[in-house]
Amino acid sequence: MKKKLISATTEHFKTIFQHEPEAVFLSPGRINIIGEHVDYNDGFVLPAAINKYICFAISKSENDECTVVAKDLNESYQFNWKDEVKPVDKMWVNYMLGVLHQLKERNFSLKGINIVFSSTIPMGAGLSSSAALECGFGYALNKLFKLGLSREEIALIGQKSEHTFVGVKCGIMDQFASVFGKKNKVIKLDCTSLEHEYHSADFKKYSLLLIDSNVKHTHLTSGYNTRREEVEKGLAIIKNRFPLIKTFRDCTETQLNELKEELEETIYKRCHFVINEIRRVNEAVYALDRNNFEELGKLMFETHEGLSKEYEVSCEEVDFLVDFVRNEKQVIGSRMMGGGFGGCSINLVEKGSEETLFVKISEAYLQKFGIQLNHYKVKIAKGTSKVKTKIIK
Ligand code: GAF
Repeated sequence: MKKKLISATTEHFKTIFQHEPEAVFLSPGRINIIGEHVDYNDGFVLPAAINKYICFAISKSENDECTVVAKDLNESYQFNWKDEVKPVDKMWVNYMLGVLHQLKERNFSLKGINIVFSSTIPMGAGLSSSAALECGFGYALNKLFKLGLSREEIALIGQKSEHTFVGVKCGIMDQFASVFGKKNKVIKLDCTSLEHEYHSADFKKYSLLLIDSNVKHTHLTSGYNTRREEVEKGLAIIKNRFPLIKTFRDCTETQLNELKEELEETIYKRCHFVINEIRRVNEAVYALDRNNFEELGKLMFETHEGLSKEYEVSCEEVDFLVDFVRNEKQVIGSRMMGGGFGGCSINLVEKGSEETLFVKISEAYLQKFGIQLNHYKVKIAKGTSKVKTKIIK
């Protein structure tokens, strides 16, 4: 699948530009085991890069002209490197222009490029195709023009471009996971310091199964940004009462409860979720390191409850997916994954039972919502990388 993507992208480049690309890059999507909506709340998260990618075939052009071709959409976009970079009305272009804008802000001087990209990351499934696009593009430019950016800077550029050119005030998790992924490892990331450590992603007799609801509710951006405002409001009140508290990770549930009367109900619920989700990530890593998958699964179910009832970022369809598997003995953990309002559930499932489970849940889902489900059995892969020439040929 990876090879097919690389060769299809490269061939398309050759057809359009009539020469070989100078380089080819792969930028992965991500999953997240636990730690949802806490990256922008100074929490910890536990994501990993996966074997679904955006592939970029790229060369410098002879002048300042840039041509970007989105193979899968059959669309292209042209501009001049010297032009002022502003958001346009094509969303996929904005992910890339945002990165160029960030590079300009840092006074890098680039030249024109020709680029073709193609993807195997399902869009709108909560697997971060957007971070893969931003970071893969940033990584490719960094290599092509020898800009000397570190992986961390590339991730931060990706995040900033999403804030400025896409309008989602996202945290750093997606970009970080895409750039820093390691084969068979999950990343425990401290979202304040960006310190991170890798933990084994060997789930022994269990595998990770993503079930894609195939729904994407349109209020994702507004819902996401509203959640940020709500927790910021809550944290300001907490800090005012307890001056020693700097971030959510310093706050206990008992301290929050002391403020229950003072906080609006919605704000209380959001903060309650965040404090408990940060705790759950630490407990999940402890469980994972000890191969205690039953405990890990239990924490995943708890996370879902919080996301659904307190943070209110799930939806009827994804709640259905999680509720359904609660009664299936071969599933020990399940929850919505990513920003929410649709997308995938992530499930810890006994190896060998994935297909039977999928057939059963698909039938029930189709009957209830009239929508066909998709599923992905993902492998944990390495982060953004340059493809070796011998693989391209
Ligand atoms: C989206 C965001 F981009 C991430 O930063 C993160 O907040 C996630 O939602 C929720 O955990 O993917």
